[in-house]
Parts: sequence; C-alpha cells; structure tokens
Amino acid sequence: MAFIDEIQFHAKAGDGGTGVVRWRHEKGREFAGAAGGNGGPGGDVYVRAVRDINILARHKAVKRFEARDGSAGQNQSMQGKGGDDIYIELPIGSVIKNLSSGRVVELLEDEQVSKILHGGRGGLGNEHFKASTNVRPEQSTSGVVGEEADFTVELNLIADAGLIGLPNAGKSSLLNALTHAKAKVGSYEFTTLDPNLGALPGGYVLADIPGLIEGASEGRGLGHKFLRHVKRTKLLLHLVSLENPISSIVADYKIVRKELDKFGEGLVDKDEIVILTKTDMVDASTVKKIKEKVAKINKNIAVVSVLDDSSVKKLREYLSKKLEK
Ligand SMILES: Nc1nc2c(ncn2[C@@H]2O[C@H](COP(=O)(O)OP(=O)(O)O)[C@@H](O)[C@H]2O)c(=O)[nH]1
Ligand SMILES: [Mg+2]
Repeated sequence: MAFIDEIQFHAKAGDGGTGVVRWRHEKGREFAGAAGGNGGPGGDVYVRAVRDINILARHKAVKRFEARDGSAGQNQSMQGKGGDDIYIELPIGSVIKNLSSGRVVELLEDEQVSKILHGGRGGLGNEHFKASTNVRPEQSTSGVVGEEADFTVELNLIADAGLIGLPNAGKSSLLNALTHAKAKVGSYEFTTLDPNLGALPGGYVLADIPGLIEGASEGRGLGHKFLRHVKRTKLLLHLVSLENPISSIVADYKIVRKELDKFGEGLVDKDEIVILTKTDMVDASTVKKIKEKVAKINKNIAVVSVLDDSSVKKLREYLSKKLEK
C-alpha cells in the first residue's frame, strides 16, 4: 500500500433542530400557555490527532463526514436532543485547510482536538416568544443549517528521525530491520520513490526519505515534496556503507553533507548520528579503523549489519534512548 500524505474530504456539521409550537393542556383549559421547546443544536465536526501514520490511507475512500442534526423541540418546553458531534482522526502533523474560509488548523500533538465546523443553533419554540404583549405566541423558528465545507489534509509528517545517505547505503533495509516497515530494497539506485515510514517501540517515527539525497542530483523533481517530511525531524541518521572502498568512505559522507547544505532548511544543523552499515562485508579491524577515521568528523557513531540481529537490536535500543531525550 502506498503511503498517503494528502487527502480531501467534504464535511458537514449538523443542522439545528426546529423549534415547535405546543400548548400546555390543563384541566378545563385547552390552550393554557405556550410550551413549545427549542430545537437541539446540530453536532459539531472536530479533528483529533492520533499517533497513526497510516490513517489517511484508510480515510482515502471516505468522501464525506457528517455530524448529526439536532432534534426538534418538544412539548412541555423541552429542548430537542442535540446532534452527536463527530471526530475525524488524523495523524499528528496534519495540516487541515477549509477551502471555503481558508482557515488552517494544524495538529501538532497526540490527542489534540480542534473544532472545524460548528453545528447550527436550534430553532426557537413558541414558549420563547411569550411576553405580556404576546400571551399566545404562534411563532417558532427553524434551526440554523450546520456549517459545511470541503477540506484538504496535508501531512507534514513529524518524523522523529530521518534516514539519509547515498543510494545503496542500506537505508530501506535498515528501516525494515529496525521497524515493521516494508520498504522496497534493491541493489540498484532509486528504489525508494515514496517516503517509507516505520515506528520504533514507543511510536518514534523513522522516515526513509527519497529525494533528499537520491533525487538531489538536479532534475529528479522529488526534492521539495518529500523534504517536508524531514523539516521537523530532530535527528538525522546518516548511513554510510562499508561495502565501498575504505578510501572513499569519508568522501561518501561529505557528498551527502554537501547535498544537505544545498537543500537548506536547517538540515545541516540537525543532530546527526553516523551509522556505518553492512559491517558483515568487512572484517572487524577494518570496522575499527573506519570508526576512528569518522570519529574525527562526528563522534556519534553506530555500526550495524542487517544480517546480524544482535547489532540491529543494539542499534534499536541506542536510537530509542537518543530519541527519548
Ligand atoms: N551484506 C549486506 N547487504 C546489505 C545490508 N544492508 C543492505 N544491504 C543490501 O544493499 C543493497 C541496498 O540496500 P537498500 O536498503 O535498498 O539501500 P538504500 O538505497 O539506501 O535504501 C540491497 O541489495 C541490500 O540487500 C547489510 O547490512 N549487509
Ligand atoms: Mg531505499
């Protein structure tokens, strides 16, 4: 299933219930007094943030969300029942735009709730119109129509960490190994055309972002659309493959740093952990040598091979700890 980061929908708040004309019936007096209740208010439409990056895909088929209408007023001056509100669940990081009013709401935190459409007020029953000059009011009003609009939702995914590196560095493989993601893996370049996402224990989102480096060589046209997924990432995981000749490892690292700089948006200033990948392809003394070389540039280094479960487990724990801070 492709990752969905944009949807559109139509939503409508409930209409207010109508106010009614009713009379109190007392013994011996047919129309003892006005007793028509007001209509109940229509339900409101809310959005609510959830920690679930796949929920937009599930909403994709739903074109319309509707809150319930209020009920009509009742006799004995009773107000009609209010219509139930609805809550549309959207992933944290959703930007919701009302296309009629232009109003924008952003969901930044888990469980955050925001009202996007107001239900209509209930109409007035005849009891409301009772006055010394109007003792037998025949008036009532109908309820106000609930607000209605088209919306777009764009996900500015708040990934906690972004995986970056040259093509073939092992980003998608590592994402799959660390999380339950199912990113495509290939030994050819540019396998990743959608952002792949996975969650570490605790719900920290890792994003394997295409276009950041893989598309960076001008003209691939992926750059900015996907870049928005890492704008707010706290941490970059910079993967460098040990498959390449030792002599080129630092150079590989620097190519990516330069691309980050070119992209701007503060990416070079983010915290970075260098992850040396595919350690199974070289011997232990080589790993040590490369670690020392890289440590002169960045002291936060981890090593991993997706073929070695214990190295994956160690890395997972290390990253969870880093992200908790
Ligand atoms: N031997 C070995 N191969 C790996 C490892 N990680 C990834 N690969 C292989 O390297 C190639 C590129 O991996 P991929 O995850 O698609 O890299 P990406 O382009 O950075 O996403 C694939 O053929 C993977 O099977 C590893 O730890 N050890
Ligand atoms: Mg990939």
